[in-house]
Amino acid sequence: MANVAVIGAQWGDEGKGKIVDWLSERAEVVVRFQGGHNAGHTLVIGNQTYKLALLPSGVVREGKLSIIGNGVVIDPWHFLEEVKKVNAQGLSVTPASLKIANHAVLILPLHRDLDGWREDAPGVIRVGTTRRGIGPAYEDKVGRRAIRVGDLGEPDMLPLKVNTLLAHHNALRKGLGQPQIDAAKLTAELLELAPEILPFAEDVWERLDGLRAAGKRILFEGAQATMLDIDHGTYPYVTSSNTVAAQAMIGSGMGNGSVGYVLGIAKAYTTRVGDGPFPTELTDEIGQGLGDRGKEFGTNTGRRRRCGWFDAVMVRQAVKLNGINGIALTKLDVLDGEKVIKVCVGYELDGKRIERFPFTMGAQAKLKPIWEEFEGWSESTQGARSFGELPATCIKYVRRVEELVGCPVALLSTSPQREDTILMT
Ligand code: 2SA
Ligand code: MG
Repeated sequence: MANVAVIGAQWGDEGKGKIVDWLSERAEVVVRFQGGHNAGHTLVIGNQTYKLALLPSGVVREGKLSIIGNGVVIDPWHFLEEVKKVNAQGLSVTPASLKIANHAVLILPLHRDLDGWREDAPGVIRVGTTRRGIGPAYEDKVGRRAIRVGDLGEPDMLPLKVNTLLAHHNALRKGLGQPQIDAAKLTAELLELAPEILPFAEDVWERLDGLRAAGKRILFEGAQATMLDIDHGTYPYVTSSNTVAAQAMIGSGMGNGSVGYVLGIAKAYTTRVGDGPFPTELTDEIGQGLGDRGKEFGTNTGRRRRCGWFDAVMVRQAVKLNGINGIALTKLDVLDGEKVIKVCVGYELDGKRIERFPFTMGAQAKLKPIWEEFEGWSESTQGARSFGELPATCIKYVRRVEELVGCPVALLSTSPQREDTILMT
């Protein structure tokens, strides 16, 4: 089996965590390669529910190695807390089972401050971020002033790095009328963290290279999704990392060609949390019903997700942008009982039909979906474990989705439970 990358094909919350967990049984290593603790992966295993934000979903499987790659931004305080939390739930996450890249950038309290102030500033675009400092941390990475995990192991060099970072941030904070940060205090706080963080840290690219050479199967776990990609998503209503499959290699330090199969995860309808365009959004009771039945609330922030019909144009675009080989269609059971199900097959923009998501805010706001309608099903599909068990109208829906997005459906998920997964052959 080739190394698989699991990528969100919409705006996130497609159920990647469950699919990664399901696939991780067949892999030896699970790698996160972008994002940070803005991700929210819910895993239901028996009667235990794990809510992960930063840790790779592989941590719930004993004997798997989990890796947080260089492309991830790490809040070290959150990291230690999340490890403690899942260990209190009975897992055993240790420096032997989890490695974080020396090259990964740290999220500090000053990043969280800035994220929040920007979200609350009047008269500017409000992205609706998770307020966890993700964007500001990536800014510092690109600005070459970030503190990285491995820096905690060089106490002599750290004061210069902290001064460089604060030269930027204290100037910004002054402009915003916010208190200054003391360099010596921040340096001391970081050095205090070092003995707890450093046992987890290493040059993970080297370990991954060795694992590949030994023929170990590696699973890449994407966070957020294609339409939240900093380049390809609905900019500026996006996250601050590349979320597409190519990032799996950049964000882990593995060479080109390390991903052999890209599995795109798509919900049988669409959701989005945060602001930004959403052509198929349903603001009526149908959308409310999808949200209630699908329990559409942010895993970490608890925010209610916006809901709408499946957008085949968007998912088709995601198939191309990632090189998706197969789709895992999730939460099919949430559509149970809908009399009529709609799918967006194109958009009308200024009286013309288009078949791609346009890149400007103005055009995105004007898109009118062109619908194809389907007869729904009244039977329950929840927990179905074979394709043949599904109602005929449901099968028709899945087959048409495949045609519209230009990619086969490889997996179907019919409940949050690990076992309720249909492998299509
Ligand atoms: P950020 O915080 O800078 O990454 O926010 C930028 C945009 O990216 C969206 N975003 C997400 N959308 C869906 N799910 C996410 N993860 C959590 C979850 C979110 C939660 O799985 O439920 O708990 O609320 C996630 N992370 C970032 C965000 O809404 C902004 O639109
Ligand atoms: Mg999520």
